[in-house]
Amino acid sequence: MRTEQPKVIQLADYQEPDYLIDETHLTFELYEDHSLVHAQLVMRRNPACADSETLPVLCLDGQDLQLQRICLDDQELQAGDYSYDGGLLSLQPRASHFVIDSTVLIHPESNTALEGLYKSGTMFCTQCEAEGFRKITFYLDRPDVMSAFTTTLVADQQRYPVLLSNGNPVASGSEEGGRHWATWQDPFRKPAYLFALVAGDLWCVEDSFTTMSGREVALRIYVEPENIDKCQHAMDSLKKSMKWDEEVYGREYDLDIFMIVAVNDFNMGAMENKGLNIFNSSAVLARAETATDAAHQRVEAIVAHEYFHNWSGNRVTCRDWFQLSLKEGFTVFRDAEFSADMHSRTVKRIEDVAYLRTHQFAEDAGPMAHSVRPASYMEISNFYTLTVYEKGAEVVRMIRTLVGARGFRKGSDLYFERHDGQAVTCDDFIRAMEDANGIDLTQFKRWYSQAGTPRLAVDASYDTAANTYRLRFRQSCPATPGQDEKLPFVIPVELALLDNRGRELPLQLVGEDAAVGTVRVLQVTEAEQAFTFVNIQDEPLPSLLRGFSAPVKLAFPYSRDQLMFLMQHDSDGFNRWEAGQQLAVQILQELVGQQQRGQALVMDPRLIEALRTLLVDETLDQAMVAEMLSLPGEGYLAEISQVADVDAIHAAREFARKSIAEALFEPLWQRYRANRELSRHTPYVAEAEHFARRALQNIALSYVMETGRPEVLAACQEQFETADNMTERLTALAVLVNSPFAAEKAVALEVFAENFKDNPLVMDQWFSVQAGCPLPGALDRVRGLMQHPAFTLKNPNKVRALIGAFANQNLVGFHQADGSGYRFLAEQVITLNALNPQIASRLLAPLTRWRKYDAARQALMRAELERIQASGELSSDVFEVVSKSLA
Ligand code: B3K
Ligand code: ZN
Repeated sequence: MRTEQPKVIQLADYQEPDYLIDETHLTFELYEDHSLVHAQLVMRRNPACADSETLPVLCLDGQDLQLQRICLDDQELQAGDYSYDGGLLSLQPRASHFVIDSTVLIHPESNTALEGLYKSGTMFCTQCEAEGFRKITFYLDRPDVMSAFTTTLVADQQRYPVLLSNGNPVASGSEEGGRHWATWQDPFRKPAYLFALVAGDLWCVEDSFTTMSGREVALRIYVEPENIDKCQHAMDSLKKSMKWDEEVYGREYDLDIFMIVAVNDFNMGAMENKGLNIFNSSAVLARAETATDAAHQRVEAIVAHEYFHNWSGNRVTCRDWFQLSLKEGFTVFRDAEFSADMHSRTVKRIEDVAYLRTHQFAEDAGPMAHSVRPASYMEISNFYTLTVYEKGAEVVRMIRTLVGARGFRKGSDLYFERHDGQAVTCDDFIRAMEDANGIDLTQFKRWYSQAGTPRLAVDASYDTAANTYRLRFRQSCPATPGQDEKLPFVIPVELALLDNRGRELPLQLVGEDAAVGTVRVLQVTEAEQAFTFVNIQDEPLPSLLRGFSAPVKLAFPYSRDQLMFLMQHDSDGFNRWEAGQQLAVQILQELVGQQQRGQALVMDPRLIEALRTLLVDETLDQAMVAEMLSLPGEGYLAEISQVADVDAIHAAREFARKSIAEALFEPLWQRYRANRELSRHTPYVAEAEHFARRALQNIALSYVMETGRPEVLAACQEQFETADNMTERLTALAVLVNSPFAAEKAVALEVFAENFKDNPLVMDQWFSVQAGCPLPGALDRVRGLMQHPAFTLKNPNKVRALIGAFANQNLVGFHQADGSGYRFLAEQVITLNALNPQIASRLLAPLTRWRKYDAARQALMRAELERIQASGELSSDVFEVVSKSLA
């Protein structure tokens, strides 16, 4: 816990380490009430900074460690030979090469922050990224210090039959007193943040993969015995990922064994420790009966993401934490492309863009806004953000758009080859792309340094006499904390021009000899810039920013009829969806206005008619139809409002849903029944076509339930009771919970909890469904659920499922005008600040957006931020977010 204000760390202050650690030998003695860590560090002065005669003081990171003994070259140091302030241990080396031996005592059994070495249930596990290793032993805990690790674990054989660490197992044996040991050696040098160990009573599923050069790799997924039947999907996903990385990036796995361990208590999704990935069990376990389609896709994507880190992150790592997006943005881009290749490319893009625009755009517009490569931080854990991950991935995607798929592969090959075994920067990544393609990305790099979401306003003029079509682009970017003025970005705009039947026109810009193709990527590099197309016989309709080719807010003055046209005819699937979203946004915003003025709500019928056309066309991809039927979420509507009126947004959206349900009841009901019938007779398969069928079935069900018809209620109950998979069962439950059928919902909730009380991941879903229900009384229900035996604040999944879902997904519940939702969240943050600072800090996000709301709510939200600030000793995590939000 902090007693004074945390230091601000600046990218500009980066200095190379004075010392290096060539070898790291660790021995862990694990006990129930403490653990001992012996570390032998073979060190030397860093030749790159050995310019002065005198040896600099060695400062080792070490957080709250009980030092038992420390030796320098076999000489035990006495109290006066070193100093330790609880964060740094300093001592004076006598020679340029030396060995430090230390023994520290730590308490994994009472580590509730889930960082460093801790216990999840009965097993020991670790989470070291970013700065958790310093909670394990004294070390140079920074990613540019890479070392060869040998790790020995010693523990009770009965309780902990499985002992794992990074690399290959090299020796094992038994000791007296029922204890045993195992030694692991990792042949690849790595930074401490990639260190991991696990000790527990685990079972594993085993498989193998033959790499492209013919090496056999053992694959193991370790879980608690009761979960052994839920690993197959993750194993299949792993093998697909390994193959894909060979085919698409030419990257082969490098150790003889690859392990995944599932743990229940984990702050995030998973962690890419070398050869020993540790996963939140929610990101590993999946089978039809207990995990939804979305959960299956999430497992596949996270398994792939962590696996891909073996190259983008581990073999080539980050020089410092400001470069986090070097590995995260790139790896998110890689996993998104993997998922696109495994399933529907367009649907994957739609999901990712909807997520980015709702959540990352909001972050970019709030007090924590930062660039993809931040310039400073107080607590690095606060920078594992949507900006670093998702916007970072968009930046990598733009590079690929600019250089093309082949140019991108040349660039990635050069990057991996040039920097294998190194800790590098985003500039190194860009330089590899530049060198491989002979281009200059200097201006492009502003995407790494400037925060905020650019706005791109476009207008068009058609010259009938000259047959030219001129598109004018104007870009601007709002001020963000610490950045008032922004310079123009390089914005790749992929576009086509459509004739009145939706056909793409040949594209020829002024000055070009002939038309080349029908789809172009224009590079907008100036604040204002125009492009003129020639030989355009009739005024076209532009299809702009196809596939969302840049993370910007595009504004083009489309009429509703033009949007309807694009919805049916745009040859780009993403833009068909986008046109539908824009049409829905216009119509919903109109309804919000009516609601605010106290008028009767009247909905423009054009959206309904467009949706009818899609619904009755059985040739269309069902997943696309399901996406098109999904109205923009309340969170997105709030994000794009000047002042977010959550009550009016909710009322408008509900009205639109009911209007659609009534007007399109017949086709919705018909498609629901047809697909439900198929589901009843088809075994569950986790593949795109099946996801699509269930997606349409389930969204249709949620609409038709809006009509309150008895035959629909009966169908929903039937689906709830007899579905053989969680996708159908959970949707039926959610639809019931959100319906006015109180008695039926109570029964369903009880039955569900009784059936799944022993499965914590399913109970998370049960909590979330209730926390997200916007019907009156939400906060009381959430408070009540916190008393449920399955709930605990100590488990991050539970906190996210109940409190996180309430504050992030239940906008009307959370933003109650009396401020009760805010007060509740602040209470939880204050409690969690002491237990688990990372989770506390993340939970705070909704309060940081206080500027989005009306004056009364702003005051209430600020008051809660102030209450947190005044609540006592704050972790650096919570301190940073609260102080920046109030600044
Ligand atoms: N690299 C980890 C993130 C760890 C964050 C710790 N605060 C997961 C991932 O992005 O793959
Ligand atoms: Zn990652």
